[in-house]
Amino acid sequence: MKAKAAVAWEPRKPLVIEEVEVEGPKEGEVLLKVHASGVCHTDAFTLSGDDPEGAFPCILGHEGGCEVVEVGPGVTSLSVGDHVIPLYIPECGHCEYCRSTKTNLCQTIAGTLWSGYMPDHTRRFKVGGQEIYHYMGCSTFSEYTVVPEIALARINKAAPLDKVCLLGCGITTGIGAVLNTAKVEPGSTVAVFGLGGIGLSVIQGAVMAKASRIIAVDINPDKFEMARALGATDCVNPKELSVSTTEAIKEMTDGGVDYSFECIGNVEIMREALECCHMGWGVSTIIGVAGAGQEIHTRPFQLVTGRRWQGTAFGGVKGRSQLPGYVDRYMNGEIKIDEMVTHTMPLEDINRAFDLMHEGKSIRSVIIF
Ligand code: NAD
Ligand code: AHE
Ligand code: ZN
Ligand code: ZN
Repeated sequence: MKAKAAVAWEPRKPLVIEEVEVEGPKEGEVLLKVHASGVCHTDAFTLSGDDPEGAFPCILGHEGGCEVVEVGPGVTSLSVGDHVIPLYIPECGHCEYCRSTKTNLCQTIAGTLWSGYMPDHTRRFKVGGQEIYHYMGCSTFSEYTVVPEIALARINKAAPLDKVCLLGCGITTGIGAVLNTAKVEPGSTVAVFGLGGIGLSVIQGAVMAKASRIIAVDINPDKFEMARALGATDCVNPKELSVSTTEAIKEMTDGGVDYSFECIGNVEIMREALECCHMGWGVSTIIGVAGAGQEIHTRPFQLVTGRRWQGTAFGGVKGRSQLPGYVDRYMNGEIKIDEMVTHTMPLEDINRAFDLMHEGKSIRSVIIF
């Protein structure tokens, strides 16, 4: 079938709206109508050319709110008309990662998914005969996309797809990082570096975990209003400090926070986030994604003296079994999404969503198809 899609032909160039040929679903695959898609910083990261796994030309997008329009042979758990969220971390349910309660990193189709192919090593998109790469197994910047059954979470049909699409990445990642990965306890002190869709969702998670103090850090003070509205108790702009952010936070918290989260993708800030943690027990969780060749550094002394450094992907959430519950928690008012959607636009305006992100003017833009 034909579909309108935003194609990233090469790094650092605006996306181009093209008429794409979308091949129907093969064994174990599902054809989706995309109703809405969020734009995450990771899409911009890959478009920047810094992503070692970035393959071009591709169709970006991984925060989709979708409807099943056709199922391929062998698909048993989904039917036409179901509402689904595509998962960049699938859940096959039987690999050793899925069987473990310690991780959500299902590996059954990871090799093809992260290199831009469907599980059978072929692709479903073409423009004028040229094959186009998939992206994170989702490619939601297209009216229609094809996703493996094991990478789809079926959700409550009453949920608005133009909001719950953000549970496909940003909001789930932030909340999950706090509740699943760090397991923040009531009364804890928390520092959040970077107040985009991810950092603000960490704040939501920290409120749910009943943190006593939530210190929000950003160099863009326009982000503070939303951070406070979501529950941040203190806002810090590193540009206004006379000491390092690490020192300022240690001073504010009598030696450091219990938990910190890096939600930027800046390896220097990852170090600050670790080093502002309390000696003996502080835990820092890296969420931000950094470019090829970037490495994290600290003095081993920081770890020897009891700080711990860890990371998280999709907030540790196992998508097929746990994401529907996040949708239900949005529906009953426990998870806030509407506030995060600062801009909506048609696919034709998608490059404006990237501009708004880079200018620090949006939290999340949602593309409405
Ligand atoms: P965003 O662009 O919306 O927000 C980033 C925020 O960081 C902005 O508010 C910006 O002002 C702030 N910032 C930039 N430099 C800063 C600095 N030096 N000090 C303090 N604040 C600074 O991005 P987002 O969509 O929220 O994504 C954040 C990061 O998380 C990205 O690296 C993204 O790729 C990554 N991410 C990771 C996962 C995962 O599963 N691990 C999931 C989603 C996103
Ligand atoms: N391609 C990058 C890695 C990107 C990355 O870490 N992606 C996160 C999701 S970001 C969503 O916005 C992830 O889940 N990774 C799991 C995995 O298996 O890659 C690089 O550096 O190579
Ligand atoms: Zn994302
Ligand atoms: Zn698995």
